[in-house]
Amino acid sequence: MTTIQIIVTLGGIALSIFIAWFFWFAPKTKMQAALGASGAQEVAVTVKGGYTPDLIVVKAGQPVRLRFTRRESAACSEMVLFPDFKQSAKLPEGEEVSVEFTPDKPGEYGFQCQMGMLRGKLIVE
Ligand SMILES: [Cu+2]
Repeated sequence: MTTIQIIVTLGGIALSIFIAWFFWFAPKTKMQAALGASGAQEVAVTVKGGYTPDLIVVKAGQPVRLRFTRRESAACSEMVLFPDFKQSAKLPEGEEVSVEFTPDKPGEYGFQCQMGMLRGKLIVE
């Protein structure tokens, strides 16, 4: 191998590592749900290439209302699923859609698009 080939190879490896880190370990946006007028713990979530915030902290035993607004037309994000709570919702572009349920047990519960490419996490304390 020439020096140039070695540099290109190492550069490629470094880039792969960075991309993997970016997708799996990059800092997440975390938000604590606040009590809304409805008496439920509410968080507004923007859907655009992912969920923002994608880490949502709520308290167990109190109703949760997540207000999703999808700001893109990519088919990937047209549904949001909460498998642990048997909840799902269709998200028309630009429209606010609420998903409501009451988490009984503390723990970490994932939510995702129908294909599992976009992911977020609900932390119940
Ligand atoms: Cu998807």
